[in-house]
Amino acid sequence: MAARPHGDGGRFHIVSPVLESLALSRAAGTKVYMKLENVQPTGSFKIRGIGYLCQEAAKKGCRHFVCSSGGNAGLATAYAARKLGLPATVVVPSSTGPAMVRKLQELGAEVEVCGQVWDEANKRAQELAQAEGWVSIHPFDHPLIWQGHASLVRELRESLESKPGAVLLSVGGGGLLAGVVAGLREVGWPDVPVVAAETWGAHSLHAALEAGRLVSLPDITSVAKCLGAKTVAARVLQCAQECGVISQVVEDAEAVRAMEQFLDDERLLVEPACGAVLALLYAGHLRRLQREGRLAAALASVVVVVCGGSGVQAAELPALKRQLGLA
Ligand code: PLV
Repeated sequence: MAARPHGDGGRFHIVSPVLESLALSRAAGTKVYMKLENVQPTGSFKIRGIGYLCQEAAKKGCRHFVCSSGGNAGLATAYAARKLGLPATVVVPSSTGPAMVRKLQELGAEVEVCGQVWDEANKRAQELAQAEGWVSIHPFDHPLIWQGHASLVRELRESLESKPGAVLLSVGGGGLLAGVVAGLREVGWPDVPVVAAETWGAHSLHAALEAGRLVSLPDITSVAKCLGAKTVAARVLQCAQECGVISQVVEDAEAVRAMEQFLDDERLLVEPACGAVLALLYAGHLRRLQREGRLAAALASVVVVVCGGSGVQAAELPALKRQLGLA
């Protein structure tokens, strides 16, 4: 973890590295920059928005944070709470593994396991948040979270020589998407296309865009549990419609193959949630979108947001592959 927060002065996140990836560039046929959010404190971009929301809540007198999470938002809340000297309770569904529960506890959070998917854990967190002095830290649906996540684009503006041809990211409930879109507007890049990756079985944005209204998936069946919000935030659908976000759904097997390839290529282990966006490049979806004319045939560069995630152990990869018929 970073010794000292820097970047947006006094924030808990770091200015993350932007690196060109030769392997991803080769796979995509376009220059690919990785925005390495996996090296943030607690292993994902979540600390940007959640750190900011927690700081603002603390200023207003919050005495106890409560966060429902697939894991990573909870880790960010626990980290921020610790920095702020406040207690945190994190409610996770049973699909969140024991290793993640241990990490949350090691950061000082009290952990409650409730329900099978995040939406059920979220109901319980909302009940707990009724207690005096307790504040709910939503994992993706809050304007301050989006404002915090937008810092990622300000950093891109600083470090890239020119405007990228597209930004690629994963979508769960859509907090990252809303933040990146806000950031693109803020830095004067509103015309940069955004490609939003989800896995089948966690494709709540895709379903909503198809239907033209919010849709709740009956269940989360994807292995990318951290993309598993049954419904995206209302603002996220609106912003995806306004900005013409390109929604692309990938197979679980493509996401897991991408995780493994990325581990070999860049020596970085990320969650299936992040494998989804990497699969846009490794599995040829970006090239297809270009062929179909949905993206320009020639892109100067693309930025892939390596959202990261701490909810995966190296030892789980063989089992994931077996489950998906890849080994
Ligand atoms: N994960 C949320 C929601 O889970 C959480 O509680 O941690 N990549 C990673 C590694 C993530 O952990 C998440 C969200 C996303 C991408 C998607 O971000 P979002 O929700 O802002 O679209 C159920």
